[in-house]
Amino acid sequence: MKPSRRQFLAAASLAAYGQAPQPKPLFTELDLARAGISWKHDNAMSAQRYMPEAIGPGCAIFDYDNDGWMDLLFVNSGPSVFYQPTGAPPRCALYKNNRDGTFTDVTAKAGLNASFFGMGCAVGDIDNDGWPDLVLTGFGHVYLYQNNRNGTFTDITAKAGLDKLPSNWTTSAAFADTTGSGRLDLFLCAYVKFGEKPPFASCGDNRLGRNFYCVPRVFEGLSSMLYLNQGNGAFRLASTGTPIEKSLGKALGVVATDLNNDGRPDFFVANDTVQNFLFMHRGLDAKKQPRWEEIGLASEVGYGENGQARSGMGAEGGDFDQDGWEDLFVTNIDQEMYSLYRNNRDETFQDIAPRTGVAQATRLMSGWGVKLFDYDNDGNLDLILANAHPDDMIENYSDKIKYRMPLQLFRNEGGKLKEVSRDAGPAFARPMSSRGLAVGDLFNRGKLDVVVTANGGPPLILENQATGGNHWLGLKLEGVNCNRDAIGARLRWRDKHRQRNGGGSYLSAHDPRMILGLGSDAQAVEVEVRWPWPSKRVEEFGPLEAGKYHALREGAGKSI
Ligand SMILES: [Ca+2]
Ligand SMILES: [Ca+2]
Ligand SMILES: [Ca+2]
Ligand SMILES: [Ca+2]
Repeated sequence: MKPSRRQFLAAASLAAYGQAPQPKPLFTELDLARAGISWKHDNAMSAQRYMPEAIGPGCAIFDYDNDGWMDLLFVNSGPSVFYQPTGAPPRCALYKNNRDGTFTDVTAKAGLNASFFGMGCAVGDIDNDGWPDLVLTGFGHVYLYQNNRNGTFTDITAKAGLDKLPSNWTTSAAFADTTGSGRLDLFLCAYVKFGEKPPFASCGDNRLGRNFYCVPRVFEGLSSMLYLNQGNGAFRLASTGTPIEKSLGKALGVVATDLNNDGRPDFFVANDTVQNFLFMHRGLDAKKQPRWEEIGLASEVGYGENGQARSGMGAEGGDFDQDGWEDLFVTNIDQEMYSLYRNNRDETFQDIAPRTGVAQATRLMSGWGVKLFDYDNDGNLDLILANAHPDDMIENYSDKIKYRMPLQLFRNEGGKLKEVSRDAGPAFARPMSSRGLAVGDLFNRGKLDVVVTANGGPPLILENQATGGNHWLGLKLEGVNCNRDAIGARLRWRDKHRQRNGGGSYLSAHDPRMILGLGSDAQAVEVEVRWPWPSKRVEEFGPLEAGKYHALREGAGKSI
């Protein structure tokens, strides 16, 4: 067949440049200097290589001032029993979105003056006033900041009872209502027993005769913690004596999600070098306290295929195959492959990472931040991974494993996860010491952008440029009887399902709004919302016009 003129020109240009024309990248990198973001993570790396230095940081995408535009929070290290900075200590940073692609550092003005060895964060409206409150986790302390509704926060840590934790190194955190009170409770992952005073454990010598970051096996594990929200800004430790306390882990990731569709939140916890935990909510006891059963082993999410514990870091929940049952994802260390646990709908799971292609693609990767999100708005949940090795000296002992690793992006194509990192843009080819990852619509375009934090470096902000003409619907849920953030809500539209989970990823918090991908169908959509307990409401909203955000208030829809 004679080539058409277009084919001929394409072939000629290929011959001329020696490569196919590059498609437009799916994500472009925001120029941080131009955007006004100068914050960098300081990992406080010492010659002793104290382990907390290697673990952070996380970030949050949330609208602290309720102007409808997502702002950014970055967590930093800081003074600690093992680190006394000589100059100005590292600090966290809050950046207000100026709605024009730039951001303004408002940290001091907002009163976020925590000075400690921070790790991660969680965002939740603890007092149901419509203004997001903030938790910072880290080594030695957590901080709870109540939103004053005027662009500032008040540190209520001591008043809330969070100033004396039984486990002193917290990492990821998640909010969910575990008692049906309509208030958000707080789950705090605890990592390892590093010690509270010198001398601190330090692992040496490696082949270079230098100290290196200890593997977590060196340390004893800790109990994660559940704090119940008592109202009036007070929290009460409620995990003592429960399976949450009895399950000694090395927890780095947590997601609060309902895995057996009984309307109550379960907690899935990714542990480093010990088995993962799955705490199933078994209802309330006579004192209205939640009862828990840990079923990690029986449910087959605890260990890898050959029975070994893996190095779980990030944890994620999402209905990967759209059957109405939440599935789970865990990022692990190199040689272990990551896990995609498909929900068998009977409190057991099957690791389908090999079948979907994601296992092979992550064999040499070590992962932290993770999100199942629909980057191209076709209605199917895709996957993004923030990768890096924890040991900064790994390249001295390994030919294959790098300290800095590139991000990976996978497109969900009918049960297969096709890696599309090569089309995703130059940022996906650049190795980074990535840790936290959050997604959100930073510029209110109906596209999910991505923020990645790096250990000892600047963050990366990726603007979503995926086109394809797919339509979307944006939702802001507002609970009235249930928690105002509506964490735990279930959505149905067309033939799709989505649950609003608490936590997820690694040390980070996502945009609280929901973006539903509508594919090529631009028609207005009816959305069913099953509000979380104590609400019994199932409501239908709409038809809702595509291409914009809608506020859905509990009780304002059509009850069904
Ligand atoms: Ca804002
Ligand atoms: Ca609030
Ligand atoms: Ca599923
Ligand atoms: Ca998709």
